[in-house]
Amino acid sequence: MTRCGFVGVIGRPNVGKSAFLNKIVGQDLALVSHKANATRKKMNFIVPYETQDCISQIIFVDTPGLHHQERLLNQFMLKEALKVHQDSDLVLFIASATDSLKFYEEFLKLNQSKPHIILLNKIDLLTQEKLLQTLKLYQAYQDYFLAIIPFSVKKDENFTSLLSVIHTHLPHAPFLYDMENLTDSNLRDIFKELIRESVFNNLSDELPYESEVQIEKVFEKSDFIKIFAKIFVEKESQKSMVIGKNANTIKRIGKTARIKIQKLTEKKVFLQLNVFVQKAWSKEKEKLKNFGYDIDLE
Ligand SMILES: Nc1nc2c(ncn2[C@@H]2O[C@H](COP(=O)(O)OP(=O)(O)O)[C@@H](O)[C@H]2O)c(=O)[nH]1
Ligand SMILES: [Mg+2]
Repeated sequence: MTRCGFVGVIGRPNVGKSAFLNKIVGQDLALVSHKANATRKKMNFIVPYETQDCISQIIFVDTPGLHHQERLLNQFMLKEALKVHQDSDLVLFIASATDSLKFYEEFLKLNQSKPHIILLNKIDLLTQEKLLQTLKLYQAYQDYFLAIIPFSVKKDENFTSLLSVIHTHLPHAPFLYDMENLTDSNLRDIFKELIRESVFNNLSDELPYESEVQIEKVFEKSDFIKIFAKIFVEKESQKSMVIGKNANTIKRIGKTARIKIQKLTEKKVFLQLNVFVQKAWSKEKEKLKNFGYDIDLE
């Protein structure tokens, strides 16, 4: 007997959605940043779970955070998350244990009858007493959720209680993906995310939000990979900031990304980054579409 279904991972920016998914597959595939709104598109993470008489293929879908901002790119991101919420068999709502309950109340307004589980993340930041108080507050809504699971991506290694609840709520269905795979994203997309992660974590202020990465060429041999990628920014002044004095900043961005890609592929990585200006790319429909963010797509 098999079960298979999509679990939309939904929540505010920065609650640890991508970090949780990397942890559950044991590989850094998704972009994690202390800066909000780093994830821009959905991404599937495939996780098996087995009981005595049934195997599940759980397809977790990482999403951009629920947020409201003017920029067209942000509107694409919100639409992407809401679409996943709507299309999933089950939703995993991730909240930070330090967050106000009002974010969960807002989430409920999307669709109260959508079956969902709450993962209360970052409990490492709370005392036991504060955690119990917080759980009590959520209990007022116990008729709406299937389960609430306190968790810390930083400290916890055991996913069994979460996976077993998800398993029992997935439809009986054949597997959609090869069980060997951790994701259906291709390597190019993952390289792009890891370079974007380095851009997010090595640059400050608005710059990461006005930057985008495109993988131009990838040559893969048995023991090394050559990756040629372009970083796009919106203004000339940003281009010189990305490059930095004596090209120090771009070297740091390249090094951080290269180390991550090397760890993932277990190959020697040669990474060439070039910086280009594409005016207002995050604010204009056609330019966004060229970067793969099509706001008109249903
Ligand atoms: N203290 C603590 N930090 C966490 C935990 N989980 C994630 N983080 C941090 O929260 C930040 C946001 O994580 P990310 O996965 O990018 O959030 P997302 O926007 O929801 O995908 C990163 O700096 C993570 O390292 C946790 O359990 N405890
Ligand atoms: Mg994310």
